[in-house]
Amino acid sequence: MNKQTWKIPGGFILGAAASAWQTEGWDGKRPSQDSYLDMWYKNDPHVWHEGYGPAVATDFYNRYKEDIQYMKEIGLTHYRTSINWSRFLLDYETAEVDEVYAGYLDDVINELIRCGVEPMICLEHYEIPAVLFEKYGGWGSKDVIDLFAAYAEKAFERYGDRVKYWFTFNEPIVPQTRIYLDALRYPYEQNTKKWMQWNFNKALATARVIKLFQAGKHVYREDAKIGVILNQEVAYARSSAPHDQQAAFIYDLFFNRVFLDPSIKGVYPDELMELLIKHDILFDHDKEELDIIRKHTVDFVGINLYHPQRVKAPSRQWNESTPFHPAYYYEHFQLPGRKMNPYRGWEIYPRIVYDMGMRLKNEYGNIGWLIAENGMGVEQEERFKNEEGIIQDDYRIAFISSHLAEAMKAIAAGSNCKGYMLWAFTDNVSPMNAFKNRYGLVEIQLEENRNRVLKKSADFYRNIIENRQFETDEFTYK
Ligand code: BGP
Repeated sequence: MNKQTWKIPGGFILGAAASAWQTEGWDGKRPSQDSYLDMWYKNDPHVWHEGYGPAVATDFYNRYKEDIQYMKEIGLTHYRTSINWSRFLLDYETAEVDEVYAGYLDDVINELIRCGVEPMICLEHYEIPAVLFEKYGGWGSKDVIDLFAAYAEKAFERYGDRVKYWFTFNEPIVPQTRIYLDALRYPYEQNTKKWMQWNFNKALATARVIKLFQAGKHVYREDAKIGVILNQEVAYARSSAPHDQQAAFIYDLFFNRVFLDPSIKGVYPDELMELLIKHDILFDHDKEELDIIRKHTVDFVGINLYHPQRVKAPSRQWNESTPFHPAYYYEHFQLPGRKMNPYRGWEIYPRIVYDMGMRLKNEYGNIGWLIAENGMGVEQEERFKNEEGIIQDDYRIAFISSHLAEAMKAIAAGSNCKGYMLWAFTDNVSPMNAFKNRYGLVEIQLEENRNRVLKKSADFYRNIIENRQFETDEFTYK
């Protein structure tokens, strides 16, 4: 086997990520504080794998001290989580803070800092309050942007003195894609125009929150920064033929550039605007709103990278009675011989990291960025336990190393990549898949009182953080 050693530059972030709703659980949550996810889970628990959902999650709310000790033991430089908007406030209209939850967050942030782990805080990881969904139609409403800005201001006031890295959203495109394009999530409505309005309103909300962050910056940490976390499905065309190239170009417009361009460049691509008009899905907006987006772009960007997206030109007729869907312009394409994570159904192609780094360098002014999520979810990991009961997750070690190696290559080629955050620190709950696919460095033993046990990958991660180097070799994922 061909081994290669990679050196990690000094100051390069090596952390892990999670979110409030996927870890905290409902302990202490008031009945009026349901998030959209809580509402969905309460309505349809049967669509969540084995009925697990946000109700207990990993019980981080009660066990954060224990978890932060593990972070310290592994040596994580950074930990990213979110504030659960639906729990942070008692009244979403007046932005009255829930002191109990706010106090818990204070403790979490202080404990992280005390243990040498820098917190990164995201304001929304799908945790929009359920009542705002019911009353206003969620992110389809401009009123919700005002309420989000009022909430963000309170969060900055409380924690801005200690938190250096802020994010407005995690994967802002995902909920509405699952709800309104694919109709896979509650309330299972196919409505492309709503999808696009949510996309726009979240881009506008990011700009509005950046504006107020900049205005209040004098009272926050001097080096505080604000960005957004975008999941990018790096799109590869099946072939060099113009029709396949066009399919990839349009896929990229609808699913990547729809957030990448307004967030970093402050403008929407003309080609996307033309398609929105052509298909009658243009978002409601005015000049002043576009101006806010233009003037208030992100300081840096987090990119979640899991798998490539391979597309080809569509070969079938579109059903005329179906509402417009971007898939009018493309079909998915499976590369024969691809490496797969069969549990999640995602292709493994580490090169997405390098290609994304080069894209940000060449097309987005070489903005500072970090891999905000990357990881491998595997089912029934207990079968990989050794005699001491430690999960031997060599596949995860290979996954991390191969993606990290691409980040090193990108840096060598001039990309401004600042770090790598693994998804996830502990196993946790995913939307619908719940605890099916395990992502953590730390195992959560659901049947054993949610005990925490470090996996082999935790040891590996501690090692690379300590020694600032790692090795790659040929590895088969099958
Ligand atoms: C990202 C989300 C995370 C996490 C992760 C794993 O899209 O930001 O919250 O869930 O994906 O993917 P999944 O949960 O779909 O397995």
